[in-house]
Amino acid sequence: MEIPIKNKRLAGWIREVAELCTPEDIYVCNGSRQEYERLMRMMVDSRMAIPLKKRPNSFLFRSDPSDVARVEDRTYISTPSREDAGPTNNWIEPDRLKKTMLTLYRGCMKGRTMYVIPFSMGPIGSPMSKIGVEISDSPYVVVNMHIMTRVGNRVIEALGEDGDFVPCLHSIGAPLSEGQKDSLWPCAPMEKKYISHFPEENLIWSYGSGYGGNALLGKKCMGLRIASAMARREGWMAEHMLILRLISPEGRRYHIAAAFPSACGKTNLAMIQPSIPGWRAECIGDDIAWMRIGDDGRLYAINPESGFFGVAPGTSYETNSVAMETLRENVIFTNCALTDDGDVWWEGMTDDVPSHAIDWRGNDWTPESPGDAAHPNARFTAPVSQCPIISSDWDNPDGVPIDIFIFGGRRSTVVPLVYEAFNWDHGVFMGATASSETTAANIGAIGNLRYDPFAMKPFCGYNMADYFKHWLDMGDRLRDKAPRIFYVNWFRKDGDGRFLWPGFRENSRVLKWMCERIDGKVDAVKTPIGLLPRMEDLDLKGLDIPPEDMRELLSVDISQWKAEIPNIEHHFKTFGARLPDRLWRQLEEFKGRLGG
Ligand code: SAT
Ligand code: MN
Repeated sequence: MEIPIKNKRLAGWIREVAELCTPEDIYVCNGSRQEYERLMRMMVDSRMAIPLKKRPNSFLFRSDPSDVARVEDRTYISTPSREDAGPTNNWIEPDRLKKTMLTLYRGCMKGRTMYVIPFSMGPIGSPMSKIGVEISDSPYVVVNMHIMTRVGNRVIEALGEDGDFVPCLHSIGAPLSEGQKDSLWPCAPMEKKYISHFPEENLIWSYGSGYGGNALLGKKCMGLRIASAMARREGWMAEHMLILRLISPEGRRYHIAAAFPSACGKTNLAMIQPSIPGWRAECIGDDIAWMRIGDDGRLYAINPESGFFGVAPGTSYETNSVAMETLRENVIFTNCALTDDGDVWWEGMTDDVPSHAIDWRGNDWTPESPGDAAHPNARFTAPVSQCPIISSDWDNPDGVPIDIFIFGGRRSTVVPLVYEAFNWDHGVFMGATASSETTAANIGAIGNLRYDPFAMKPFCGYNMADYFKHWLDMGDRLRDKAPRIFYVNWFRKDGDGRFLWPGFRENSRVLKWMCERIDGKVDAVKTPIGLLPRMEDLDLKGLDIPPEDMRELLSVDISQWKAEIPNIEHHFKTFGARLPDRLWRQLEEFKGRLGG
């Protein structure tokens, strides 16, 4: 067939994949609204998509009950040497992995259309942007990529005849034989799913899943795993971070980038409406930051995505009114519940619970039903441009200068509300030892404590010890222009399991303290773990929080922290000789501060 593509490598790759996967036909996406509408209509006709009466141009999808989240156990970083993938990644030797996957790919698109999706991560033409091309047999992937990335002809034009791109091959792994009836969410069984990355070739192969980060390959696969490996080679950073701009009553702007694991509130913080009078915030991104050092020596960040793929459960007008406003129209919902009047619903969305709904599996549901109405990892896909507080600089090709880095996670005990690093190396130590209780964003047990360094454990495309080294190197280059580093924990609980800190909008009080720290307006209390706020420096006006709760939130229990030391040692030892000495030194100093 004739492919209207001038880029020789791309045209060749499309032909190769078509020969391998033997689709019924090939369609090159142009990114237009008509294309989106035509595919949606097709999926409504096949009953895969349910139009929502209550939300204009919005649709609900239900995945197969086995295909509801990222599959970290089936995710591979395939480098020639196992050492280069490191202890935090699954590894299979590239030739062997390719052989296995080629067997799976052979004929895997039979009876389906092969979509070619040219996309840009970052504004087209920005020096910080990168082009990818996803080939997928899932129309659901196409419509989601339309929202999450910049798709279409302009990307093909930008590629020209010999422009570079990251090939991202995706198949749901469910060929259709002659006359076979399709299922509503076709996918392959778990043991045939593979989410594979070949960082030395800038290549992604995904097979068997249609869900989220497994299938929308611009996001975690290219935007983080491949990009992090590229960033290290090229001297920039690809991080699992939201980006926001905070504006003081005097109009001073602060840019904050924060790394938390999946489903720990990045979208909520990215869309914060400060509760402190006079302070405002603008959203720039909610999941990924690409950063490089600008001509003035500061670190500049862009959000490479153009949509939000957020966790629905828990999102409400109370917790995140901006997200609720963002979701009024033109949204794709996945695994939410369907109400009788034709809207979506999820746990935590409203105080009154619908008396009847159709749950995420498509079954009748009432409040008495044993399971949740929406899956805990149910998601919304919405255009960034619909966010009412989106910054006018969200797609500035030069990015925004970062002042503050925040790390954190979900810890019901030990870790205080906020503390600041003594210096860059100590901040890198804080990031490297970040830990969090696991969530529903990955298939597997929930609530287990694990180290999730820089919230990148599932997303670092190379040996994480080398990644720590890269952070140290970036600090050496940034010197006094480096962002200041803080650690937060919004999730501390008391003995009865009640959250001590109200969170959400009130987190602005903590952000304000950080801004005052970088402006040198407030002192801090030196503790063995870092610099904590003096109680009187946290703006708690109008907040009804018992002083004993505040004391607990700002307490550092030496014996509890001492108990963390063997775990940190064990964590560091998994990296062997590749762990930078500067981090061992940080650990020694930390031990010394804790009193041996
Ligand atoms: O499914 S995604 O990987 O896109 C979302 C997440 O886990 O953060
Ligand atoms: Mn994420």
